Amino acid sequence: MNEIRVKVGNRAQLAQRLKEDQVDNVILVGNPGVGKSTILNSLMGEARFRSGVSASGVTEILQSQDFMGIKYVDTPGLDEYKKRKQAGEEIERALKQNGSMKLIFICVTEGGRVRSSDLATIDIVLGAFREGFKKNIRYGILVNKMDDENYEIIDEIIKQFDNVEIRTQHIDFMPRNNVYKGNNISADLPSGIIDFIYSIPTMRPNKDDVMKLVIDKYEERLDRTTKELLDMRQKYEDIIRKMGEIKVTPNSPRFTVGKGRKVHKKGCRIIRDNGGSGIRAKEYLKKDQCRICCDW
Ligand SMILES: Nc1nc2c(ncn2[C@@H]2O[C@H](COP(=O)(O)OP(=O)(O)OP(=O)(O)O)[C@@H](O)[C@H]2O)c(=O)[nH]1
Ligand SMILES: [Mg+2]
Repeated sequence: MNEIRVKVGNRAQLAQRLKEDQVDNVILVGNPGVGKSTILNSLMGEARFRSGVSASGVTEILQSQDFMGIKYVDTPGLDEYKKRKQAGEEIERALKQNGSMKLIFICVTEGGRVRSSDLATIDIVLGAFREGFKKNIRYGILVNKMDDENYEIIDEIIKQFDNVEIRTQHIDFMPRNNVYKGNNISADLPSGIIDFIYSIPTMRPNKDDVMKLVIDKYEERLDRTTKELLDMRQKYEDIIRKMGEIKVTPNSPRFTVGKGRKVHKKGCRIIRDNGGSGIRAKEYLKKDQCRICCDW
């Protein structure tokens, strides 16, 4: 999130830059209804993929469209029990496209939480890569349809993605916007999202680096992920509760530390443990550092 991104501009400039970088495919994977087809249509400036609302998923087979020499690949979601086997085969085909690829998982949150089904999908899809190729896996996550209040807990959302087996630093967020609402929509994407797509590292698997998706493991993975997310949630709530228990006097001091660059917040553990006395940063041992408001 803190990386400095190359400014790419618009959809045509993105395709041109990808071509210059010899990127062949941009592949979107994610569960039904997360907005894959809408995003791809928006990347091409016209509704070439069917998109909209359906109880069981609109996109059922792998589809691809050439846009300025780049292949944009749309795939069906795994979270649909009756179609899971087919979806698994289609995603396998997508990963076996010739050439280099940018692989992007599209997810959404529910009540501010990452959905277990989205994490399970990432694990099952990346699990299809041969063991020897795993270190070369590169991918991005785009969390779509973000509501305003979700932006307040963005760090927590990012942390939840640590529950996948192969992690990525490349995570970004796209706000929910009614310009994308409806059937077969294509609208401009925020330029930050175009830059994000460009910033995702490219990978180049061979056909034999990709195996069959083990879709039988999907349910098992889903159960495990649900538990991991619940545990994480519990830990997070414990921390929030503990922070609430810290007594803060109305005018408790705030100290500037680290050559005047940082400010301790009210209720800081270091301040509290030292009875609120004036202590300077250089007097702390590293082990005593405050994890609430300092980020050494
Ligand atoms: N309001 C709103 N609707 C959105 C947004 N993004 C996507 N949608 C809607 O969500 C629905 C599903 O979008 P699709 O692009 O078809 O989703 P998909 O991931 O391709 O779904 P499947 O093909 O079924 O797997 C469509 O009706 C979109 O218009 C958004 O930011 N805001
Ligand atoms: Mg679709």
